[in-house]
Amino acid sequence: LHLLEGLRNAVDDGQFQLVYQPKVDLRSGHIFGVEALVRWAHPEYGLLGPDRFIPLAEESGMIFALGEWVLQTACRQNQLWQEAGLPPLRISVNVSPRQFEEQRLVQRVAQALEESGLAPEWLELEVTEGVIMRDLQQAVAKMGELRAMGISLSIDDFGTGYSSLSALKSFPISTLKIDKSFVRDLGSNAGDEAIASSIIGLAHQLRLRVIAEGVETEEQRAFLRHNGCDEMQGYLFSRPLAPEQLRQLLLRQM
Ligand code: G
Ligand code: G
Ligand code: MN
Ligand code: NA
Repeated sequence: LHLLEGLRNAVDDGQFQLVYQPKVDLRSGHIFGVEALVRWAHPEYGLLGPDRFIPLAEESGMIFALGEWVLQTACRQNQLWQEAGLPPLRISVNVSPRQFEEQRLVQRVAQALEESGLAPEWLELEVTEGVIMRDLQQAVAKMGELRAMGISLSIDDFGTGYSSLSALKSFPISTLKIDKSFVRDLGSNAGDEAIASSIIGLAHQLRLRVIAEGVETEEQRAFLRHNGCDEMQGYLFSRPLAPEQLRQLLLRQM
């Protein structure tokens, strides 16, 4: 209850921050994108992760104001990096179920792009399977509108939801993200290895790219590379970083 009260003013009070986790090409190690991840610098409880407040924000409807702030901040930050002469990156923003279903989502995305000056090709939205399967027809239509604007879409936490494989082929998406629960035991768990390699094969059959999240060890990376995974994200390469830290990392890559 305490958290919920604070949530109402937190956007206006500037208590939210974004950190950015690099996404890298699995073969070259080249950074091609970042995922924006929200944190709440709570005046009493310190830095809170999204698991502590996104569910509350969803229930209370605060997710709309928060989600809009995330979109605007991520687009603006990406445009700033580009204007500073850094190599262009694609920025990925997580969209939760209520946000995705909101009528105004497409309009909010268009506005964030326009206000920031960011070209749409540098923005991606990550949605989960659950979001899409709630109302398949409508979700596919909305994804089509977003794609038509020139942004990319990916399916987050893939394999943990229940999108049917036949539905998957009608989604105008570019990437599947293998959930970190399947990545954790690569190298020791034959079941997870079968799942990960099947997702990679499925993605490629559907002409999608595939990224593994939560990659923490060389062993996991070796497995993914050997099985043809395209991209990775995880502590092995980098934790989520503050904007200035990311800038430094990008400068070293130039
Ligand atoms: O940041 P962390 O690694 O703790 O993220 C935990 C979860 O919170 C992830 O599932 C991620 O998708 C979600 N999340 C992180 N940032 C955002 C955000 O800006 N909006 C929404 N809706 N979810 C987010
Ligand atoms: O949106 P999504 O559910 O994919 O959010 C990614 C989450 O995974 C964030 O909470 C992020 O902080 C976390 N994360 C990123 N890299 C790693 C990693 O290497 N290991 C683990 N355990 N979590 C990670
Ligand atoms: Mn995500
Ligand atoms: Na995920």
